[in-house]
This record gives sequence, C-alpha cells and structure tokens, in this order.
Amino acid sequence: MSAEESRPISNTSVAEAIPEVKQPPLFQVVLLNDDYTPMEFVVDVLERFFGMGRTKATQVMLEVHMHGKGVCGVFNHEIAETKVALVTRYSRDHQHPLMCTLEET
Ligand code: TYC
Repeated sequence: MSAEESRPISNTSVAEAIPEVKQPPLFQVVLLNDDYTPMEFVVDVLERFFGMGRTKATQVMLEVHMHGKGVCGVFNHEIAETKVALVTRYSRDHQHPLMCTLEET
C-alpha cells in the first residue's frame, strides 16, 4: 500500500480552489457631443434608456455638451450594444445626429 492510500480517511484537507472563470468584460456606453441635437432630446434619451432622473440626466447632458463625451452607464457587452442600438435608432427616428458608442473599461 502506498503512502497516499494509507492516509487516514479523516484527513479532509484540500488545496484552495483556483477560480475557473474570469469576470466578464464591462463596457461604458458613451454619449458624444454634436452641434445639432437639442439639449432636451439628450435629457429625454438619458431618462428613457438609462433610467436617470431629470437632475442626473441634465448633469450628464451638460458634461457631454461641455467636455465632448460622457458616460451613460456600464454594462456587459450584450446590454451595452443593445443600448447603443436603441439610442441610435431613437435618435435617427427623430432626425437627430446624436452619437452613442461603446468603450471597454
Ligand atoms: N451640443 C448640443 C447643443 O448645444 C447639446 C448636446 C448635448 C448634443 C449632448 C449632444 O450628446 C450631446 N444643442
């Protein structure tokens, strides 16, 4: 009988588990400034698609207006892509050139 087989069965110590999966990557949905989309429309988009209240939506809109871009939220890839597609569709349907993109965090 080997040393391994002759160990007492009450010895239950095990090596610490190595994590088997990584955290999924996260993506910022970013709104870009332009000269044509009305401020009120951008606030509406932030309320409608990102669940923001009027005060937060206005702050983010002004951040984009003054600094060129702003973060609407952070999501997994599928949800972030869907948000970009919905915002782009909604903007074009209302004849606005508003641009929305993904950035990996
Ligand atoms: N710059 C636009 C204006 O003056 C407002 C605006 C804000 C447009 C944010 C896009 O993502 C944007 N009407």
